[in-house]
Amino acid sequence: MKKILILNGPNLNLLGTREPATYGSTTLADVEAQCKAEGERLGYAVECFQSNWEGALIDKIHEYGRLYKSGEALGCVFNPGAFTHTSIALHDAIKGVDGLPVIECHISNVHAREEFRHHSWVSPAAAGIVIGFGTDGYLIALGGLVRKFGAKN
Ligand code: CA2
Repeated sequence: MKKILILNGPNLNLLGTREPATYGSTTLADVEAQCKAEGERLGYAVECFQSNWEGALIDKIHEYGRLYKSGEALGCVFNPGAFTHTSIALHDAIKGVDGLPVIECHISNVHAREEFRHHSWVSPAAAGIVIGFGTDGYLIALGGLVRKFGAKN
């Protein structure tokens, strides 16, 4: 079974515990369980990884770049958190793994928020973007990844 990575960046481990008006009350563990169930339904093994460290996220993207090359992974759904707006290193990591489809996902509509959230360094390297659907966005992104890049397409 091919793998799909659900990758979450800084502070997303707090999901469901604070700021429910912006990010909802679903926890990261809930989101990960939903993604695993949906992945299984679609015929994929979902791995979930969250880190508050930029380098750990980069290492995970590199690992999936290798798995993609060997045909063991389909792609990745990635919420880079605030690194979205700061990290050229994450942009370079996605570009650097050459081919791994990465769907950028944001829980909130970043364009309806502060100006500093309007720019993403990740978007130019992403294969698709899902923004503003709450935590359902992860499932929408997962479905979109499979529809666009899965075996039957
Ligand atoms: O809307 C999104 O998914 C964001 O990627 C979330 C980031 C934010 O910096 C981006 O601009 C948009 C923040 C993640 C912090 O997550 C928390 C969740 C609950 C409580 C506190 C923080």
